Amino acid sequence: MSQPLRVGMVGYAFMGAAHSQAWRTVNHVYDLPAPVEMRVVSGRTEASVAAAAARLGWAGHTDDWRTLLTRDDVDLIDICTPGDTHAEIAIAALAAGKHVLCEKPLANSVAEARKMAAAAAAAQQSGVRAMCGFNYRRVPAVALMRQMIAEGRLGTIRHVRAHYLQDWIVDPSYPLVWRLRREVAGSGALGDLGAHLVDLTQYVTGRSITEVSALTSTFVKSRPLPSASAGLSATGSAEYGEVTVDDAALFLARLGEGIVATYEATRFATGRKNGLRVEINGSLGTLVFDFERMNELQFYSRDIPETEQGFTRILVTEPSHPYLSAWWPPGHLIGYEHTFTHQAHDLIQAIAAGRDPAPSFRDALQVQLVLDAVSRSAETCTWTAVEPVSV
Ligand code: SOE
Repeated sequence: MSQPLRVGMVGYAFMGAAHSQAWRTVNHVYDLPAPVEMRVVSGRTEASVAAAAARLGWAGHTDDWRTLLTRDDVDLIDICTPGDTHAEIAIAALAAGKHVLCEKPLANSVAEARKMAAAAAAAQQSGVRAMCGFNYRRVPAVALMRQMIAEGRLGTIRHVRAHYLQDWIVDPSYPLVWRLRREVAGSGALGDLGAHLVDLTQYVTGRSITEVSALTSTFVKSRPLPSASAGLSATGSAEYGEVTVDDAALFLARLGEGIVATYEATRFATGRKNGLRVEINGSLGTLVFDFERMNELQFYSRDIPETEQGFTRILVTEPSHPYLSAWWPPGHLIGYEHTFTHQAHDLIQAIAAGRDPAPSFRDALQVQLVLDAVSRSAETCTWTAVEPVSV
């Protein structure tokens, strides 16, 4: 076992709690090349960050993230703040020689994402690593889906059909939280949910989106200003403000090698709580992943006698499935939080092995370029090419 990996985290709300759970757990589940130590969490308000540190298991706390940069006992900075702060924190952390894990989407604009990818490329020369947190890649069923597609089990891929449906802002009196303000979040359903779809579908197919035709819509244009918020819950005041992001983003896309695709990201799908679904149709079969049944994969194969063909349900809980040998006996299901533990595991392994983790900041910049093409296409009502990645 080598030196411990000492973590400092910035932000401690929903994502901060999910990441903390992962850092707390990963040592106890996996046999790691370096044990994790949860050194310090930072937030803006002394009393709140002190309480969060105690609740989430951090040894210390600070009300100034910049102090993490100069601490010799912090090796990695985990960024769990809203998108408007990602670039500044990540670039400063990399310049200070700290590894970085940054929540998705990487940034609020292509310009910021490009600077972050450039900073990561420069830091890589001295062995410093940077990863973007697209946690749904680490669902075992999704990793299995990728493996099966890479093995050719679907033959030639023709269709990608992806949606991410939530409903937490369907009530017009739900307050104007930071996720609904462009200057903080960058975009709405597009960056928050669509970014996952773009990453996930490109990850499982191994193909990149090349052009898009999109539309976006904002159904509720003004909302009460929040008087308090925690995670996705909030209460409103009497004063109203303007919603400056999309409530829904839909697009058609072409991926490499003739694949055609449809994408839908919305926070207005009444009754859908975290409905992330990806279906891939190929010449030999189909695979379907649905997060609300995250321990399963639906598989249809034409490679068996016609009389026996039909969708089968693969229960992805075997020790031979990705990530699962360290968890429970077959049939004992895992949940949302495990994806973050798997993410921590993959990052630690990459750092210890001296290789770049995936998705790298460059990979996340490519996702940002797709989101940017979607926004431009929606504005101009035209098919729009995705700019090639250049750092
Ligand atoms: C809110 O829409 C949210 O928490 C996203 O920000 C996450 O990325 C997604 O996993 C769950 O929903």
